[in-house]
Amino acid sequence: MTSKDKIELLKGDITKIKTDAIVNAANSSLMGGGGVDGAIHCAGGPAILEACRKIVAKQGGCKTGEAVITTGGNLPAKFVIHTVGPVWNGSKYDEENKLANCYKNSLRLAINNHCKTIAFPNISTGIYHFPKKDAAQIAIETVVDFLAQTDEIEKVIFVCFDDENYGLYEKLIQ
Ligand code: AR6
Repeated sequence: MTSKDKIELLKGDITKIKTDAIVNAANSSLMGGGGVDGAIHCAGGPAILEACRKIVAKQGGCKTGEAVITTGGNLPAKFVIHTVGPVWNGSKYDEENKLANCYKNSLRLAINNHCKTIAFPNISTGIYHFPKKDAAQIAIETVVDFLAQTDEIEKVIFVCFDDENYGLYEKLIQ
């Protein structure tokens, strides 16, 4: 099985996905927000925010490109991995590497917590305005490279909410 065979593409709402972990495009406060972050906290219930509060008390939030893990609360997924994507600033602040780090650190955290299946949203392509085509390329390349180096992850699902992202991923994954 090549690493590409472990990748799936779906269109829809990540809060409905039953994987070991789903990834949240959070912000460094970990205190919730709009977009996919809002949807995850809303569907998962207060246990997720409570777990985030404990992490903040311990380590003071989450830096861009890093990731933390909490319960999935009421979600079908067991865990939520919260990662903080970069705000797009015209490539001035190494945003491409920071976005790649979100995918790598989320996958590492998934393995450390014995997760075999994981679903990603299109991190940074909403409120943070990362150009969608570049973000899709970085996401796919980073995940394919990562999967080539481990047998621990069985399936990675890219969940696209909007048609534009879905179309871009479809072309790149073919
Ligand atoms: N399921 C899957 N994808 C979704 C969903 C959903 N339910 N809802 C939106 N998306 P965004 P960012 C897609 O803005 O750009 C929050 O306020 C959406 O179409 O959620 O990383 C955080 O607290 C887009 O493609 O995240 C941060 O402050 C993708 O998710 C900030 O937004 C990411 O869009 C993070 O901004």
